[in-house]
Amino acid sequence: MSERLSAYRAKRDFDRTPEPDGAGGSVKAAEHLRFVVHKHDARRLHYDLRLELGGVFHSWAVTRGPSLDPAEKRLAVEVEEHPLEYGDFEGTIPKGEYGGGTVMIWDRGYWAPEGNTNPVKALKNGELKFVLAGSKLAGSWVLVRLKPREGEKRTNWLLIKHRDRWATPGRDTILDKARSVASGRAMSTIAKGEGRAPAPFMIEGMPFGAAAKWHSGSSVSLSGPSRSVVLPRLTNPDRVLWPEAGLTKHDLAEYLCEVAPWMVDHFVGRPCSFVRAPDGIDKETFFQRHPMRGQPASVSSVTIDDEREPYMSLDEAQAIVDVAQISVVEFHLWNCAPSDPDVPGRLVFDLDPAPDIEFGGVIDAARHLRDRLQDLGLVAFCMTTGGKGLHVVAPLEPDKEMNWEQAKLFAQTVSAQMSEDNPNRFVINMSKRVRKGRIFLDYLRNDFAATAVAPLSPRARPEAFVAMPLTWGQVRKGLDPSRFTLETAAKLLEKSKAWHDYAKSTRSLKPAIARLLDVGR
Ligand SMILES: [Mn+2]
Repeated sequence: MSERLSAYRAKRDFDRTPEPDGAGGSVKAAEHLRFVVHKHDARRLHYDLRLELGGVFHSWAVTRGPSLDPAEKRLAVEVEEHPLEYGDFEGTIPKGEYGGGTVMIWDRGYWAPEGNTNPVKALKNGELKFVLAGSKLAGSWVLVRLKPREGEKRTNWLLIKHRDRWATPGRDTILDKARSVASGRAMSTIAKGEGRAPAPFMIEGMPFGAAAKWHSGSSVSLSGPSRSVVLPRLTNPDRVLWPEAGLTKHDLAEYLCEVAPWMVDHFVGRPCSFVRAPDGIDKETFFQRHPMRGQPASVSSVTIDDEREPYMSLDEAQAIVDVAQISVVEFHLWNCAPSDPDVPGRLVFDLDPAPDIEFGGVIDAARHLRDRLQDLGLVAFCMTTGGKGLHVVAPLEPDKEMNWEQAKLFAQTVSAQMSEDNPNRFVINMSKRVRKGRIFLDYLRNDFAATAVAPLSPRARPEAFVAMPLTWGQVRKGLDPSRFTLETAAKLLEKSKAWHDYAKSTRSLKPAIARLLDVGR
């Protein structure tokens, strides 16, 4: 039994309270440090913030609860350390016992100290800056210890939200989210001992993905994938992955932290393959389609009908960040509808220029293809590939009656028409001889299990280019794909409106096919 929990145990009679005794062992260290916020209706209602560190939960009773308004400084009274098992506790402590009253798992998730700070030292010094990735609380926070007042027995801290995209200056309604993230129950239901039991989170082997999925099925969840991320613990963070650009595994993880919340919508429910470069892109790299041992727990496994081996999918922003640990330097996505590998979810045209073609020609080709797709009723988006070409992407409305045969034939026909109308500029034949001086319209990504590089994916190229989503305003003379690198892309993305209306732009393939046939007749 941990010495550290003696204060916790001394206060409680485990014959009377349902709380865990902290005898321990059942909760192991996880890939990320975990946090829990308990809503505790004791003599006075308060919220207990618990941060995992050193095998226990450091705990603070936040009397008025956390606030997303950076102007609100919430008193957080340091209390005794709690066992990790406590993270799954939801129920009622009998009246008359220590802390008697109802306890709800109000929020939970992962946390990390900001930057390279040592959290133990930071706490000792009285100022801990940290980030939370929970269901309700996210982003950057600080705990600051107050100077003890004369005769003050308690250690008081302030809990303050930093200004970031999760802050809501001037207003705060976070405490209105009043249901348990673990059981979906209201306080009154927990008090009565009714409703469903809380889904566990702390027990060994609980995969991140499963916990996150459970949230999405409950009434308390935010819709869509979780976007909040923390920097994972990395082994060999200083390992150089892009020697020419001087970029390390840590740099990769930081880049992914910035862009994963944007990327994740394109990843949810689609199998994803990796290019991995364990010793850097100038050493041996490999393409990975199936799960492997030692991968982060946040990577989901998907089984596709009739296929023996499962595929991987990254359904939370955190999963995209976590694979930095295994040196994933490229992400390649299936183009299916989310969670439906047999149904086309987008068309991807890869405009691949012969070496003697100027980039201006590729730009013209992309705009030309956009106009053709628009005439057929589809909405087109453009991105750089991190290489010589451009991708033109048309999001499709999922339709169970559409299959890959139809999608491929459609893409092939559009490409063939383009090439027939401009035989000197475009080819749809892959052979190099024919390609000279022309742009190859590669429609073959539009097939079952075919992949295309994901938007914002880094590339295993010396300059660390990334595949950058563009506005059509950017797709014009002067566009320079080499501007978009692991070092520059996140900042540029912040200012960009590229692909903002992607989700609203899905169109049905069926009428597009009808129009194409009409035009061809
Ligand atoms: Mn409490």
